[in-house]
Amino acid sequence: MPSERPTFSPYLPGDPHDQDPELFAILDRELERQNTTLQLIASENFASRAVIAATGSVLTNKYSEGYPGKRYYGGNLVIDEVEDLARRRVCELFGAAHANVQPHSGANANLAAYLAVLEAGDTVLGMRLDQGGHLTHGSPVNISGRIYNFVAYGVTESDERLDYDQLAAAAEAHRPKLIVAGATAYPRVIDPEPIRRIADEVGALFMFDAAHVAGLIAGGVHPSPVGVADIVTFTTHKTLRGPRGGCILTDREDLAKAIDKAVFPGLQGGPLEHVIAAKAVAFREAAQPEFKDYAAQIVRNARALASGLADEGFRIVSGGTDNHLMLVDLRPFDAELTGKVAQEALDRSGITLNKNTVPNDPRSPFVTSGLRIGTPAVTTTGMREPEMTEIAALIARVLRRPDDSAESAAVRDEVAVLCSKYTPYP
Ligand code: DSN
Repeated sequence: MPSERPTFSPYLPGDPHDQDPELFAILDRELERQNTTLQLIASENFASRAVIAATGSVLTNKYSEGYPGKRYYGGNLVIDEVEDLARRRVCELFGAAHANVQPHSGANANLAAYLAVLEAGDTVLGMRLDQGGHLTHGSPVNISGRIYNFVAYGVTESDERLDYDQLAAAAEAHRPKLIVAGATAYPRVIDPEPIRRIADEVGALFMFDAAHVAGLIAGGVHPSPVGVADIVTFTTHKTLRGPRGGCILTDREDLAKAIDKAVFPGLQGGPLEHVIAAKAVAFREAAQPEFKDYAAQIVRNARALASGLADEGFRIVSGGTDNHLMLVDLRPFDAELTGKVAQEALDRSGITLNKNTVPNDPRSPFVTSGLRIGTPAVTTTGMREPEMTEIAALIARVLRRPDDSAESAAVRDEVAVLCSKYTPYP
């Protein structure tokens, strides 16, 4: 018996390829790329079919400026249910009192948090961008660095780990209004407790940008900043494995109102309710017991991959990893090999990752001496430690002869065989 409910697009008769063959042929090629090559970008993942279905739903048609119960346009009763469900689920998942699920991205979540608590010119202390911090943590080319007076802390020279003493000294010296923790390229646990103490000592607010590690926090393998930091921002598409988007949590009633006002009308117009629906799906998925296993396996895989790469002669920044990513210093492997050349050679070999500066990198961010490699996506496909060792060997093979197109083609074939056993969207 055919199901009464169609399985793909309920709203277009037939195959969407018939409606727009040109576009859907391009999408097919991207699906093929994701299915047949290795995705090792630390901030990427494979969302579930339910997440993708919600993102592709009729909710994309609706305008709903405002918040549940207080919208500017009519017709939002159903939308209110969706957004309330997403808010309730994320508050339960992280044990938070208040959530704003409307930020279109992590960058917007961060900017809304700043808008809620800062005035132009205020001093903010954040992590150095060349040591792991994010563009929105005060880069001079980002609006954050143009509007606010960002000052920075970094990692220690000795063990390349977050330097809490340096952070405390910078807080004492600059008396920031806000301290921002969190990173995009830092392989160790960030403990929110000492940062809370430092913030209290200098009378600063404390925001934790958990974009990269939100899934590890939800899965119970990293300490939660919720209830410790005043504001927690994160993205929903990285380790959390939902749709692309952002979210803000706070336990402080006084900040909740300011945050909501900052997101809308302060920074954004109509929320993307189809994405908010998909966020609700992802929050439910992350609350399942198997998500804890997934989060723990991400870290085990990252450790196995880092150890495999160290065995191949690469230097792993800080000597290893506690999370979903590692930074690889290419110089001990090949002093002439840049991150840029390595990324391009690996791309030709079916291995997708990104070049990244390493602490105190003499090369520019466009060239770099390092790579950032992450395991959230390959872990979603079911790969485990043995596959990580295999991937380390494939990376080393390519990088020993980055200009050898025959070697790249051979590795690409081996990658395709590996991916055929762990296909994200068969
Ligand atoms: N682009 C993201 C990352 O790769 O970490 C951060 O916004």
